[in-house]
Amino acid sequence: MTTTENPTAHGSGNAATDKFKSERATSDTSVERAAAIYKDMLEALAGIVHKHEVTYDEYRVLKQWMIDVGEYGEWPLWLDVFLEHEIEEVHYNRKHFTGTKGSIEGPYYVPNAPKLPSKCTMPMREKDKVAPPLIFKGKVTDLEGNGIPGATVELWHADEDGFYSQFAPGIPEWNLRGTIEVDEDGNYEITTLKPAPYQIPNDGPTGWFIKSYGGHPWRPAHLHLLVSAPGKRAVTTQLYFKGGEWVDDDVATATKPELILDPETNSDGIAEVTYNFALDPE
Ligand code: MBD
Ligand code: FE
Repeated sequence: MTTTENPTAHGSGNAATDKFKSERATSDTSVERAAAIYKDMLEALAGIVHKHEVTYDEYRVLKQWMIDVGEYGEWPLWLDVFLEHEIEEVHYNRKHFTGTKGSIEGPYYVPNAPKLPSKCTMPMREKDKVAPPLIFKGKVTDLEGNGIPGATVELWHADEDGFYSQFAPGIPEWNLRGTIEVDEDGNYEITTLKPAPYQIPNDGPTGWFIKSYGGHPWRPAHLHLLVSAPGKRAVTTQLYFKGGEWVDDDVATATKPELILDPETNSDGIAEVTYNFALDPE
């Protein structure tokens, strides 16, 4: 398994690029459709060049920057932060889904995380426990609200330093990653950590890009999820926390009002929240 040498943009970028490349992407796009997309893409670019009278210096900076993004392995990062949300929105609208809303996958999903029982604690180190615990529970259902016993909830999120296992060095391979198998009623109860607001890696070309327009690299605290069941549309999504910093100003434009958690303190003094997932038919 690929790990990085240091928790820099270069390290995590190269890890993300290596993982992405391990399964070569394909699409059944027709020549006609490719021609239409290519034509519109070049037209949009031409429009920008003319509108802003882009200079040769700016053109050369763009060329250099694109070379840098590739060399730092940051195309998965840049594309997922700045473009994936539009793809996800089109995907949702085209298929007329009515179940739980999706959100972007982002660059740090890893399939086949170890299986965990419906009531479980996420794999974590002693040092991760400086973050406050969070009990995240609920039910996976069909659109009629019937529990789906065969469903799985894949959960992955950053540690207290904002690092994802397998994309930063020195973290156990499956730390804060798991595939939770729901019980016979579709229920799960996961003890994990409440993540903190998150800065995307910004010491490389994606960070330079953000600085160039005076932006910020922050995402609100988030949990990543992929909920699947036989015969159902799998939903890739993220959940955020009510009132959290950056919820209304996410660099990745990936929040939605339906995806906000509002945990309450339970009788043990622990933050607890219920969120149910409704899956559309395939
Ligand atoms: C992340 O953790 C993330 O969720 C996204 C979308 C981009 C970079 C890092
Ligand atoms: Fe993330």
